[in-house]
Amino acid sequence: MTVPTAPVTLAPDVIAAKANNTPIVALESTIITHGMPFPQNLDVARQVEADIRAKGAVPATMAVLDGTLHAGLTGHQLESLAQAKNVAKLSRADIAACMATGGTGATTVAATMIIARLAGIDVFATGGIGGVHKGAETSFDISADLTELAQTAVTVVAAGAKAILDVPKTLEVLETGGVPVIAYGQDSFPAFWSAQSALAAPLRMDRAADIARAHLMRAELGLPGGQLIANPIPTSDEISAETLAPVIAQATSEADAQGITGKGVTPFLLQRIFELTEGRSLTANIALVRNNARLAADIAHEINIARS
Ligand code: PSU
Ligand code: MN
Repeated sequence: MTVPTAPVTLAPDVIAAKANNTPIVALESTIITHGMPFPQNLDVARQVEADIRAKGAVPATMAVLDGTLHAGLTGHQLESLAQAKNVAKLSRADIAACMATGGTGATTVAATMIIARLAGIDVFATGGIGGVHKGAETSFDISADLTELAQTAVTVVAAGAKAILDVPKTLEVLETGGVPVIAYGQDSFPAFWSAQSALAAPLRMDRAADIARAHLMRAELGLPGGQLIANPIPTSDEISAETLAPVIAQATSEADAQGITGKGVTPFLLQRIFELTEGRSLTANIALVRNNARLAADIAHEINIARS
């Protein structure tokens, strides 16, 4: 029986970055296909890649295209993925099946972490992670992103967790999984569209170099699992929790009424919140993803310095 080798196809600039010790930042693709509408999704994907390059790092957007696992997409691949219909949403459970059947799919935080580890990439930037959904005590809807953070050694930069989730329960599950949750530059755990929340973050760091050192220290200790860096949205771009609370409540009750479950829940909520805020949620989302990409590039750079 032949076992396929080298399951990840690295983009040429990712290969060059590895050879030259240039920092690399992994990016997910579910945010493109299921998190934002076309054509803004494509603009954002390009902008985020440009932000990372402007920091002297190389972006590696992950996806499965016609059965091939890619770390780093060409401009053309990004363009077709952003407007493709019926792209699968791939988490840990789905990557191998998609590859085996020659399918095309976008990677969630969990899947992107897995591919980043395979590709030898330490740092990954996204918007928000999946978490424990409201009502999880009956639905059991807890994102595989949380268990991935507990087992795959990648540092993930996100803007905290959305208020579509039960954020206290999300923090509890992360704590159980031994995941360091580190707020960047503040004490509170950021609330995605708002910089501050009423919840204290378990840990705080103010410098990318410290985050890099903690990442490397975990490897030295032989600890599996990643770090979650909670980077607050720039205050000029935030939306207040009071503005969003009724919108989230409406979107959540519509999801319940329509019987949305499983993988469909997060995309449904994001789309409804986009509609109900008349696009304001998207403007904030774009600003925070770009902010996360810049911090991730700084962390990747510091990891490279500390290693060399
Ligand atoms: N949260 C966001 N924006 C997103 C997602 C989550 O604020 O785009 C996407 C990410 O790809 C994340 C996935 O990994 O949704 C989580 O989906 P689920 O809740 O089905 O695990
Ligand atoms: Mn879920």
